[in-house]
Amino acid sequence: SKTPCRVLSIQSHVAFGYVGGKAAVFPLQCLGFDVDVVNTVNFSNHTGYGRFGGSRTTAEELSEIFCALEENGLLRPSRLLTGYIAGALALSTVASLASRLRQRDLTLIYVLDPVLGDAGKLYVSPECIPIYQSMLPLATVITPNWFEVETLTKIEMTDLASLKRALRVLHEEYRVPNVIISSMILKPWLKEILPENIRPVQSLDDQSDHLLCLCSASHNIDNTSDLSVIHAHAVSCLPGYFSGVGDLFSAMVLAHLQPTVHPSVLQQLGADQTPLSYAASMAVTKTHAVLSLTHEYAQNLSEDERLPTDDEKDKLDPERKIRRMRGRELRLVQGQ
Ligand code: PXL
Repeated sequence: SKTPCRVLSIQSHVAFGYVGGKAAVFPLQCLGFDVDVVNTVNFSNHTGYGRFGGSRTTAEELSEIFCALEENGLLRPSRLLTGYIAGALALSTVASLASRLRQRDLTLIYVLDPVLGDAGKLYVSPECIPIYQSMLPLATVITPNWFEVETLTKIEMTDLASLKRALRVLHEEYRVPNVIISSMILKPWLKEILPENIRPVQSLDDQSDHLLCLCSASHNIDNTSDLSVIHAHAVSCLPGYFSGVGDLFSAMVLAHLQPTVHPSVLQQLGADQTPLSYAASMAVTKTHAVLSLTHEYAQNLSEDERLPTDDEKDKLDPERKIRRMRGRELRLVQGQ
């Protein structure tokens, strides 16, 4: 039988720094989970440094690991977490495993982060898109960013109606029960949903300085044309780019998703809260806390290491970018 509080985490490994499994596993262990770790890449550092060494795990290698785990009776997680998977063949192998685990256990909590890209840029091969689409019905929760929602649904989100259309496609066409859009710039049209639903972490004076996290559960869809409830959380933006934030966020969603959160806990959060909005709220708060700590640390570095982003200067001097990246690794150990 399956082991309670046992997570199978399938994502990247880096020797230095905190992305992928390095951003997810330690926080999960701190929260009491046993974590079985399958590495989809074995790199020196994250690819944002520009220069990196190492290899991707091939589909055959992944298959061998999954098969041996199975033969040894070691494939009994209660929760599954998948993140960055480098190639289409490797992704297909993970899709088969997820399908097998889901068939075997309908109560499996599967948090799927469909890592495709960010801010208009795809950073996996386009063949991954249909594979992720085929995996969506297996998930308990998906944690795409805004760009990934648009890529998966082929719907550009330009107003509230198109946002709701995209959520509806995910819920109804792809049968995803729970969607958490991990980060979305607070555009003026999104303000429409704020008055009754938002629980701002900080004040919302300047909307351009905030990111929204939106969650939507399909059981909240009524039969009319509207989605009944979208929960929103807002956090203030911190300057610059931090890697691994999404990986930590998805791990925290996985850790805090409790199908039976005590009603009194939900009541403390607000009248219409659900187990999904509770998990998102915990994940937003904890991720933001680690990010704040990291930002504070980066501020105190020598001038050399807190250089502002400047693509032109980086091109001339790759070492400049590497110094900047090094100072922006998540402060996970210090923030535990
Ligand atoms: O999700 C962040 C991430 C994960 N894995 C690898 C990465 C990055 C970000 O750059 O390079 C290998």
